[in-house]
Amino acid sequence: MAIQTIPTKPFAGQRPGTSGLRKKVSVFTQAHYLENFVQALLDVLNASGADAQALTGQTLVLGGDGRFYNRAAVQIILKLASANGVARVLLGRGGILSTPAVSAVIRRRQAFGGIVLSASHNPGGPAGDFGIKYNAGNGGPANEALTEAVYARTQVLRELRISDAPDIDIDRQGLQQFEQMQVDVIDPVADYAAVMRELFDFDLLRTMFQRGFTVRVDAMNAVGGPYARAILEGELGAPAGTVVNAEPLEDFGGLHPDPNPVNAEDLIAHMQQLDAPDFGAAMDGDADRNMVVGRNFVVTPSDSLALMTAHARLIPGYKDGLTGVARSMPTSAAVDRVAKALNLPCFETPTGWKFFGNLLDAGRVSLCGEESYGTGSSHVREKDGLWAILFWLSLQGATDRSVEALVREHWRVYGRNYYSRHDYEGIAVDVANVLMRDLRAALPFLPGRQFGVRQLVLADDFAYTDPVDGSVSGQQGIRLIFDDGARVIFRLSGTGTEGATLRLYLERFEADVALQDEPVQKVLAELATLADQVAGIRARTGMEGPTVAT
Ligand code: VG1
Ligand code: CO
Repeated sequence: MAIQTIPTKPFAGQRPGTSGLRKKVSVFTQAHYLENFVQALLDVLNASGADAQALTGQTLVLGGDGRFYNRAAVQIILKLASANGVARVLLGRGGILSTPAVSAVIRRRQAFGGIVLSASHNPGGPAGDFGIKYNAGNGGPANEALTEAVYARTQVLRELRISDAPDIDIDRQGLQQFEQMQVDVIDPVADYAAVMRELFDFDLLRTMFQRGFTVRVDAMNAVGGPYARAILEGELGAPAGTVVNAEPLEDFGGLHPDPNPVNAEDLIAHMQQLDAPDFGAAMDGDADRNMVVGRNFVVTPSDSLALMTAHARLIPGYKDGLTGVARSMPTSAAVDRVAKALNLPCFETPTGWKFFGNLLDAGRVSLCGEESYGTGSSHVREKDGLWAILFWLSLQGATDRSVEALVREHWRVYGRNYYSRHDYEGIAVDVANVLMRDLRAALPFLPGRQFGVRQLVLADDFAYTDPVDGSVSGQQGIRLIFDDGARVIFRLSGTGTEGATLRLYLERFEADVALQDEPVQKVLAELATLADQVAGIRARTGMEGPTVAT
């Protein structure tokens, strides 16, 4: 057994998107495709200085969401890691670690960083998607400087350094020697569960289940299953069967593991029945997203973040209050209203969790969230699906109120931000690019224009200057903001693997309680028409409407 130096050739297009490198399995399984990306990453990490910051001699965390190619990819990465000087790998048993669990393990074990194998909410299986992303020593997604450096490295890569040692047994917990590297196969749930115990009152939650509180958590055949089972059914005494679709399957059983009312329709149907559980929730492929559902009542992610902020002090982990909150730009301004009332700093960042990292590290925010069914806090550096579920369970336990009652009360106090995201999927890439380019060109002429009852007051392409390190990220989404606070936002997705996806985000504020119970799409129809008028979506794409509206 020896370290091999193998010649390789660069692949085009290995630039990470919103959350790592995501491609079809057929792309990832080409000879050297995964190897090249990982080698480039290891090269960049090793080049980060001849000082203690270099990867050599350090510990990496490794695990993924269990989708097709996860197990094979683990073996490849171990061989590369060992040949590139990594001293130790903490590997989730079976190659399994949810995204928030990787973050928790990195932080608790003070690892150098971690590699997550996941394409998150994208479908899996041989015909589906695979993905890989790197998380740094703070437990959070690599920043843009690092991902750009890795991409640059992939474009000039000529050599792989890889061990020819045989595969190891990734299902056997404990230490194994892999040439000069140690592989510690760990329980994927233990570190994560320890973090949850520090934040929530598990006794209160146990009492709720003892008293017959009923919950349905749909893990969508993805990686959240083992976590939810161990914590809810194992530790908190929820009855067996509380977690459904709990076994991670390589193709997610054909489900699209994206927890929104469209893809988690089975959960929605259960929550509409007369004998519906008290509380329902779903998670995505890598268990960092969550959807929260009450009896016959779906919670918008933007509202979820606002409610969590408003009630955080009821949760032991946040009893001393929050330092601040952050939301991604397209996320509704519902949380801004709470922050204002509580006198909390509120930050608006570009889409993608990596932009929350500096704010969290600097202690400037304690909660953050995105409209895309993601909420999280300073406990890790990723959004966290099961954490959000435990948070909402705790809120219900602490207030003795239902999900619907909590949300309606919130709207009464703060007003309702009607919100919807319309996705136009599978657009030809050039059509999407031209649409965005033309919109950008039109921006200077839009302010001051009247659209029905509203006047457009701001039209720009969102740019973000990180308040901590001063780095600037431009072209993060086109915003049209109106005099009544309504917003229309256009962005192209950075996680898809086929064509382009246009995301259209619509928001309108309603203070009047009597008008807070209207159908969302009806309330926002006017803004959708306006968006089409400005951007020519239908004419350019030939599509009658969005493929998904959530
Ligand atoms: C989407 C969401 C974004 C989220 C990202 C990763 O990105 O909009 O809010 O952070 O997915 O989430 P995009 O570029 O496709 O809009 V996950 O759970 O897929 O890692
Ligand atoms: Co995810």
